[in-house]
Parts: sequence; structure tokens; C-alpha cells
Amino acid sequence: MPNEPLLQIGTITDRMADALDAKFDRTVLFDQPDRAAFLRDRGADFRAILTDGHWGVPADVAATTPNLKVVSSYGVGYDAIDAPSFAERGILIAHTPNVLNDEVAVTAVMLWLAVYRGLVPADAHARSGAWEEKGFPLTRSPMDRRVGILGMGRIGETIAQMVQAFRAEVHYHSRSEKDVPYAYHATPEALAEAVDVLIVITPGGPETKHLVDADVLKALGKGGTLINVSRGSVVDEGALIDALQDGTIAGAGLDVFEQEPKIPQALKDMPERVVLTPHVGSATMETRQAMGDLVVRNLTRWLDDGTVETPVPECRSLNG
Ligand code: 8YV
Repeated sequence: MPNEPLLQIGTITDRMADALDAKFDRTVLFDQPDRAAFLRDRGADFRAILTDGHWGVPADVAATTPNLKVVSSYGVGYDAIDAPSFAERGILIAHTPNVLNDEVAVTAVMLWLAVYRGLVPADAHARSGAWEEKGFPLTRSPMDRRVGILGMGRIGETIAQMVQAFRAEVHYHSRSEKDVPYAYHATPEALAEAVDVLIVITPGGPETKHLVDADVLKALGKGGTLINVSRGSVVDEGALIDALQDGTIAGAGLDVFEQEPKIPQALKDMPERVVLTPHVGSATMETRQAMGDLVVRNLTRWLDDGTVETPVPECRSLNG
């Protein structure tokens, strides 16, 4: 029997490719010189798609794959996939929850510490020899701060646990109050008002677009720091730039941006107060291996029995 055709969108690791190629006949969308012609001619062959959180399933692919049954995404966030309409078509979507909780939490804490302790300018100071002329200015201690978590899901909870090491007082906002020992606030603005550091880790998508706007930044206030490790769309980037430039807030640590991989020059121009990373929240060898293995397990299990290990909530009723 020929292997099951698999359409790959985005890049994967060699380990994933080796595991998949034993069972699937993998075709890489971005290798096709004429994407429209390829999708027209071959789209109907694919029952399975492998993608990631950045690319999701683009509209032209969704429209040309009438026999699609499963999408396995290499990431936890699936805002680039129209999950409700896929669920309606009976298509299972799988993602990679939990295995990246620690790593994304580490990234959030790393950005917070880097902003507070001036890691990037301190490195520049040491490296340039400026230290021979003058000492480095004093910075802010991260200890005993009020830390706000916007989005108390699995990663939010992991961040809350991790910041205990810094004796943080944890506050949060999410759509509903959770059974957690932290102070709940009914709105993002009330949360921002109550904290020194606001860490954004809510899912992306239309429901959370610009949840952090000018009003939330104003509430965060002059000494406030914004950390975003979720999706660029959750923060109004224009309002954030204004707030940083006019001193409405003190600093920011950003791993995600509205137009990735493009980063506004204004953000790059504030290295003393803004730390930037290129969407590397989960990007360690260990965590990407765990995520990749889960992507492969979801696809091979679907091949075996038509179910996946980690469906997104919208598709749970389709999973066997
Ligand atoms: C990936 C992510 O960078 O899991 C997510 O939602 O944002 C990241 O782990 C993303 O899936 C793109 O590969």
C-alpha cells in the first residue's frame, strides 16, 4: 500500500521528517514553484496536513483540500487555523499543549529579568569597554514585585509558579475566575492597575485582539513593564510604542509582534528599555523535540485509529 499523502506547511526538524517519512508521503508546500497550480492539481489528494502556529492553514489551502481529515500543528497556539469552521467540516485539529509550558514560562521570566536588570545595555557596556570610563547605572530589583498574568491557562499557571522564586505577589485576569490562589481582576485594566509587571500569555485570535490597548498601558503606569510571550495581536503595538516613547510605561520585553517577522524600528530604537526576541518562547532543542514528537504521534495515531492524542477543544467531539 502506498504511504498516506501528507502536506507540510512550514519547516520541521530532521527528527520529525525521519519519523514521518516512514509512514507518510510528505510534500512540502513551500517547495512548489507554482503554489496555485499545485493546490489545484494535488489538493484533493491530502487527508492530512502538518503545519505550525505561524502559518496555520491558509485560506487557499483550506479551499483546495476537500478531503482533509486531520491537521497536526507544531505549536500550542492555533489562532492561524479557523478551528470552528474546520470542526464543522469534521476535520480534527491537533496541537502541542503542555510540553512547552516550562519553556515559554522561562522566556517570560527571562525577558522580565532582562528588562529589570538592564541585561542588554549592561552587556553592551561591558563589551564596548565603556566600563573602563564609567560604571553601569543602577537597575531595578525583580524581587518582591506584584506580577500580573493576563491569561491563566496552563502556561500562565507555570509562570505563576516560577515567579514564586522571586517572591512575587501574583495577580491575574482571564475570561473566568480560576481555582488558583492568586488575586483575580475582572478586567485587563484592573489587573494592569494592580501590578508592576504585566505578563501577556492569553491565546491570540479575534477575541483577544488588542486586549492590551492604550488604556491598559496607562493603567500599568509609569513604573510598569509589559512582557508579551503570547501573540503580537494581543497588544496594540502602536499604542505600546507611544506608551514607551512618552514614558506612560517604563519598559517592555517582547517575544511576539503584530507583523512577524517584522519588528517596528521604534521598538528597536529603545534598547535601554525594550528587550526583543524573535518568537523563541518554545525554541530550545529539548522542548522542540518534545513538541515535534507529539506532532508525529498525533499524525501516526490518526493513521492508526482516526483519533489524535491532543485535539484542540473545538474538535474534541470529533476525536473518536
Ligand atoms: C511556535 C508558538 O513558534 O506554540 C506556539 O503557539 O508560538 C511556538 O511554539 C509556533 O508554533 C511557530 O512554529
